[in-house]
Amino acid sequence: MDKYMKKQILLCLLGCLVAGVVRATEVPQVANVMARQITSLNGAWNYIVDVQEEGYYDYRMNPTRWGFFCNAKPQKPEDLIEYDFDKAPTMKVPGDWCTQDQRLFFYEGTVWFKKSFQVSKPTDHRKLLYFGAVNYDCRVWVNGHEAGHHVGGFTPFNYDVTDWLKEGENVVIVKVDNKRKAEAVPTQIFDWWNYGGITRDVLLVDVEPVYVENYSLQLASMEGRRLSFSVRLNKAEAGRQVTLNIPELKIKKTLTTDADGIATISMKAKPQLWSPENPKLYKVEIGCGETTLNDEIGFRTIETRGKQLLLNGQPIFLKGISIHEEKPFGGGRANCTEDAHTLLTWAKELGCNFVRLAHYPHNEYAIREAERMGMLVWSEIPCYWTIAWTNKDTYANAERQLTDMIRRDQNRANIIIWSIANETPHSAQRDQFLGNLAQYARSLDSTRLISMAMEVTGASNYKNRLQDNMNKYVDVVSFNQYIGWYRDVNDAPKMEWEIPYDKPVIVSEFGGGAKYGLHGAKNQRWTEEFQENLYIENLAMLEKIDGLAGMTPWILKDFRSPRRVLDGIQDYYNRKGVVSDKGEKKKAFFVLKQWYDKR
Ligand code: GCB
Repeated sequence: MDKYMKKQILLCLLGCLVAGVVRATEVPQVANVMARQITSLNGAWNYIVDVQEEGYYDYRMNPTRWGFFCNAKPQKPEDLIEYDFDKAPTMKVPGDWCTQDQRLFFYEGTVWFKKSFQVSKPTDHRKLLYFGAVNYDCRVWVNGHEAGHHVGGFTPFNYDVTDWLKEGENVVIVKVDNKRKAEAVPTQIFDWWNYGGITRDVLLVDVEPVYVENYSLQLASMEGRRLSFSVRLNKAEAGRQVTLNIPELKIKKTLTTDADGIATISMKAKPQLWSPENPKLYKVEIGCGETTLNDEIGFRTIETRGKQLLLNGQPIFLKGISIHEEKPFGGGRANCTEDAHTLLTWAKELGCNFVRLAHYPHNEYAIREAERMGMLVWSEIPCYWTIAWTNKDTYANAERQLTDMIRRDQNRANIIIWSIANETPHSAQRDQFLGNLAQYARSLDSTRLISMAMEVTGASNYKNRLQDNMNKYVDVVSFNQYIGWYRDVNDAPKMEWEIPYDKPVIVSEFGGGAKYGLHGAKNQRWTEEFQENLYIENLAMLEKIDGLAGMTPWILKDFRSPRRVLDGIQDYYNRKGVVSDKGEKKKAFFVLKQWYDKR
């Protein structure tokens, strides 16, 4: 090896080391972020649309040191700097760019965001920069330092940025790229709008040097009614005291952490149980150091017995509906309690006790609002259609999204099902990928049920038989079917179903499109009458399925999709909603409501 090469390798190693140190600021997601000491960085952010990633790569496609993250300003009159965040327009964060700038409606690419904010430097506290979600690929800089790179559009992540903050004005710059990719999760094709941007809250979280990172509190078993509580600190520190206080249950405990910074306890208690009819939540306080975290937590059990689904030990039928995370009126990403409340109120009017939050983890406000309203939840990661099953990074990405979904919501009583996939093509590689994911989900949370939306795509002699190797990994067998829409129009009455597994069955999708206000014969596509008849026939057909434990028809509300191009009818909306994009109820809404009201 000559001298030059040695020097290059040394430089490279040093570079990696420095990069490693510089980027090692990502810390595990802090749970229950809204209960912490937070400063919101939501609001108007300047943005620059960067079609060719000029702000990141030089003209040889190498990452440049002079990128937009420098937030440079001309120092002398002759200086050439071809961008200026402060002259750029602003958009609202959280929010998607597709509905905030007409030019960006179909845009899939890179947009840079910049926000200035004031900080008074804490003495010994730490500051975490928290993102509720950014779709899809993002890089974050704080005062010119790269905090990290995150992939995945629907889960939270945070960086410890303490050492880079300064008294007074600070600048955060975020590069967001929502280009679809074959190896991504979701992959290149999916039937919903690829809303780009910083779609959920951005918060600066003030924490003590040692803080409660996450905790889990739940009803361990019905017999003898025991609650189990476990708490994890951000540091593996033994001997720290953590208090748990549930005033209404007269529980007051002090725990001491072990060498891993973890403490657990199991205790007798007789809480009222959370259920759709009585969504009882208890005020819970978790204390560590000078900080107290307040939460509201409900207690219930969920299990299966043969083909039965038991909530709190009693059989339950899941009267559900699927929902995308879109604003109730028009398109656009939803991210607030009010949006969730409107959507869930429609679901309640339908007679639902259950919602399938498709096809990715929805925002925390929505989950919590559903919990307050007594709505059980199926929560899902976007392993949708043709995932790159043999790609290790793709698996790591899916597993990370699953972990972050579970970690964020593990104390929500209303979530009963973690779903790991939707309509995936059968293969040995897929079975291995999803099998690993299912086992991993179970290792993280053994108190909830695991499912995935499988499919039956054809029948011989009107006999539909569900066959999927994944049956052994799931607790609940769920499948999507579109008889009357994509296949076998008018044949629903003749169809028979065979689900050869001794597990509860959920029909996770069925439905058909209708344009609100379009009327005609029941065999005329796109009319409300066609959809109404499809619901009547499907409900009669599905009712006969042995072990049917619930359903989540597709879908509550018409939603934006780039795949739905039929002019005058679809206009880039998937029209399978039982409610239109303007909130109008279609005829099928009342068919389903009547059916649910009778069950
Ligand atoms: C499906 C997918 C869902 C689509 C729906 C449809 O099977 O799971 O994401 O939107 O069909 O409308 O075709």
